[in-house]
Amino acid sequence: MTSCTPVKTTCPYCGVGCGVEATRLPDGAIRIAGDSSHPANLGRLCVKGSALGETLGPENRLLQPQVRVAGVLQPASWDVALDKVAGGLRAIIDAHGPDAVALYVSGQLLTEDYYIANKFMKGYVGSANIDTNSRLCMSSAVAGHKRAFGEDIVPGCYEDLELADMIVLVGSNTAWCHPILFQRIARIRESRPEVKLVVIDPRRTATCELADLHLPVKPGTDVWLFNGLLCHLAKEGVIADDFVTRHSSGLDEALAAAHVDCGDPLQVAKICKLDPHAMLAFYQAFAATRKVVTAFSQGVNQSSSGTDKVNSIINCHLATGRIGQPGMGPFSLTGQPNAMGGREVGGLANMLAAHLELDNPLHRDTVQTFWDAPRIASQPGLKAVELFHAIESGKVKAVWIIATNPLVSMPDADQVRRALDKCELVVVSDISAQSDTNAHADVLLPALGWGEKEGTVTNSERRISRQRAFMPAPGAARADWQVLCDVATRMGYAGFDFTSPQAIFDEHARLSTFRNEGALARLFNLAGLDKLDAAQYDALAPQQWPQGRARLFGDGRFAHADGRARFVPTAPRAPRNAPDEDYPLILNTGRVRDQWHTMTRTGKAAKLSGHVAEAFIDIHPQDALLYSVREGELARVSSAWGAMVARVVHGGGIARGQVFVPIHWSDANASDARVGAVVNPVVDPVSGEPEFKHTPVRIEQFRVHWHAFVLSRTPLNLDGVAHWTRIQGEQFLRYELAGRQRIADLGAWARTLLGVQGEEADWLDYLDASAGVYRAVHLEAGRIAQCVYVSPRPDLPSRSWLASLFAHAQMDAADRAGVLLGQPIGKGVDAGPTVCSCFGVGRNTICAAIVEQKLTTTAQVTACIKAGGNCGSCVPEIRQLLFEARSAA
Ligand SMILES: Nc1nc2c(c(=O)[nH]1)N[C@H]1C(S)=C(S)[C@@H](COP(=O)(O)OP(=O)(O)OC[C@H]3O[C@@H](n4cnc5c(=O)[nH]c(N)nc54)[C@H](O)[C@@H]3O)O[C@H]1N2
Ligand SMILES: Nc1nc2c(c(=O)[nH]1)N[C@H]1C(S)=C(S)[C@@H](COP(=O)(O)OP(=O)(O)OC[C@H]3O[C@@H](n4cnc5c(=O)[nH]c(N)nc54)[C@H](O)[C@@H]3O)O[C@H]1N2
Ligand code: SF4
Ligand SMILES: [Mo]
Repeated sequence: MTSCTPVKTTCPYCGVGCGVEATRLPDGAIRIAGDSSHPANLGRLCVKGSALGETLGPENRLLQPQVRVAGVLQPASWDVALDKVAGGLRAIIDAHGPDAVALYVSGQLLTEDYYIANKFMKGYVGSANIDTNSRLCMSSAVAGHKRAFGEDIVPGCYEDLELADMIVLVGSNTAWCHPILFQRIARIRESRPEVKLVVIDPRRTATCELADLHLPVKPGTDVWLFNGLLCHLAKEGVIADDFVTRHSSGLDEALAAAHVDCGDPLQVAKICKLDPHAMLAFYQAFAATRKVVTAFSQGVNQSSSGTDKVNSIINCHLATGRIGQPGMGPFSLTGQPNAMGGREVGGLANMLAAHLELDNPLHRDTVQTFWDAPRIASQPGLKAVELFHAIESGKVKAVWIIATNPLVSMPDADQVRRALDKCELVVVSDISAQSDTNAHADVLLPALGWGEKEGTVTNSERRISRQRAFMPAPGAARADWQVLCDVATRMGYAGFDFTSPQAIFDEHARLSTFRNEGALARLFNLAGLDKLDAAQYDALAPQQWPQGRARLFGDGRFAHADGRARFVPTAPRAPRNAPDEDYPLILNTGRVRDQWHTMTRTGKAAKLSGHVAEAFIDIHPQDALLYSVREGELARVSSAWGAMVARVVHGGGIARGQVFVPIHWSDANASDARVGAVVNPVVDPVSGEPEFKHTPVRIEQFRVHWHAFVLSRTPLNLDGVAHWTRIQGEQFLRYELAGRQRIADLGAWARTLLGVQGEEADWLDYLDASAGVYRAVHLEAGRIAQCVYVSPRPDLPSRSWLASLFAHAQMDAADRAGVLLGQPIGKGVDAGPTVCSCFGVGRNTICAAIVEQKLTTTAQVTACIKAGGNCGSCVPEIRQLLFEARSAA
């Protein structure tokens, strides 16, 4: 851990799994750069990766175990906390059996942590009640892979995206969610413009900016679309007969099932609400192009027919024999950094370990023998949604939540709150001090975070990479594997005396090779990595499993016992809950470019808050008219399960009848913006994955008397404010506020809110009482300390201009006049909302440069004003601004 020597590690965010070089500088700051030797990113990082250095500070870190005493969480020693966990679990198991306790873990754990959690539950507690947030993420892909291939295998690799002649992105906003892969696609199209890109997504997303064809499919209808494609392929005679005959079974059944509803393309186009010409163009291009990669993500998985969506895609690849060869194949893009590692250790409630099956006695015996475990779980455990219901009903009495924030991320999230409130023992291991879930813990355990912990992760292309520590452990925080081993040992279980992640990885690797032959053969095999000593593990370079095999199934040998792939008949079905009179709109939820999930880390970086500062409801302008909600104002979205409030926007990409809300805001940073509370808890019958992309909702005005915002160097007390969002700024906090009560004395109210007492304070203000407009600025030693703007309408001054004043040591006369006027005086144009987070370039600056300098390409914009020149995450948006400028001209 010497300073100034770069440490090679892996990005803790998305499943692309980019290599990072982190350097501790003499002043303690961390310099983050892409690792040019890592095959996933070859030195590039997206905006979230490049801002990692800003998220590593001590703010909001959990540093000490806490135990609830007399209803209040109080600091405790590790000994006390661990005894409380071990003793609590032991007592509940003794009284009610092993299935009365559960673990709920995360695809953000390292493989080593995950391995221990799974071994602890399935081999020692003796229950399979361990599920993970991967249930919310990849479980439909897992189930689809197992049905088709016989094992949960991603057949291809990233290079296939560069070798393909056609790339189909289904339910994936790759530009924002897998930005480095998207950049690899963008680059290849610069050298090979003939490569076709098709995007299948109900929304017009940033990903569509590069697409030759965007199919805005009706939400939930992908199975019709791909069944229709299968029928088209059969009709056009492009079935790979030889491959199908020798290496698969079930095509006839799958085709027959597809023909029932999807034999007529015009009918399919009608159901999918697609332009039939556009849809047929896709079918024809797919039929005519051998090298096709179909990459898919949450628009596919998070559906009540998610597993069938996966198989309907795989069916088309199997039928054409396009799998496991360079430039072709179905490709599940994984979400979390270690979604894949979790599957390797069997972290889901219906899996064992090392790709062995829970319902197979031979497999159970294999794992139990290898572990020398006293027990082995013999039945699948509860899947996430069932698990929180079993907690609420009292069937499960203790839950240990590690590295996930279910109060925000689960569907029907208020149910999770009710469940945790009823639960006898709630243990939460996290790195952040304040999260919605933490608030319901009986025991809070501080974990080591990225940069402090050691272990491995596996990315979407089966590539294992090391995460390495480059910072000391903060406070009393400990690695998750360590805490799990400590609890297991305190419960009297042998087999947890590990002293390092290397020792755990070694056991995990050996299990993958154990009896891996004959009837027990599986492709997941870490042979070659099963005898690493500490030095070799430390030096482990990124590599795919099985070693040296970039692609699998190219030889036509699949993992089912007979070696054949299966076509799965996929009869299409509509999402369980359809819109009706009460709830006429379909709520779609997902991600924005610069935030990660519940924002416990990305929310700390000012650089990442400029792009989208607040939760929003994206709606079509005509629907907004219909439901009397207005752009810029607040609205309430509600379903039969719950409600949330956010600002109405017209992003331009939403079709009528739908709304889109981002998933990132929680009670920790906003009054009422947790969209999970609204989402229906419907799940896919095979995978148990929730239908996050389809909830019937209604929208109505959220009436307020005033809108306001505050920029303040110190935090505010928000008691009594009906609506608020807190945003991390550069040297200040920004608050967007709104209230439902009239304020009689705006001046007095503002002083109280900002905590400014006494006449001596340097407080300048302006009041237009009849209009209800108030502006005030609080200076300290000539420097801006706080400012507040109030108006009955959301027509408040530019935050980006005011934010820039916080960087100044002194306010000059023009600044002082400007702040009361609410606009800059003689300081040039306001930059507008951030587009390029790396260089802090705003929308207005880019638009002005495009017009004034007559720019026509993104490269020219970068050359002129730098925007887009670092990580490239904003290039799709710059392209959109160029397009808008062209249209306006
Ligand atoms: N910036 C950022 N990146 C991330 C994350 C993050 O939090 N922030 N999280 C990571 C994780 S864990 C994950 S799982 C991935 C998710 O990555 P993505 O799956 O790309 O992201 P989402 O925004 O959840 O949803 C993808 C798209 O599915 C579309 N969709 C909705 N319904 C349908 C449908 O019925 N059919 C089709 N075809 N499409 C539909 C939505 O409109 C949306 O644009 O992102 C990873 N990367
Ligand atoms: N409405 C809706 N909901 C969704 C989705 C959606 O598209 N729509 N997507 C779903 C998907 S795909 C996913 S993956 C989930 C993600 O949802 P979550 O997993 O709940 O979200 P995160 O914010 O990533 O939570 C990770 C938690 O772990 C903590 N943490 C970080 N590092 C460590 C560590 O090393 N150890 C420990 N112990 N804790 C750590 C963080 O502070 C944070 O509290 O959300 C799901 N929920
Ligand atoms: S694409 Fe961005 S978030 Fe994903 S691993 Fe790479 S740097 Fe991290
Ligand atoms: Mo995910």
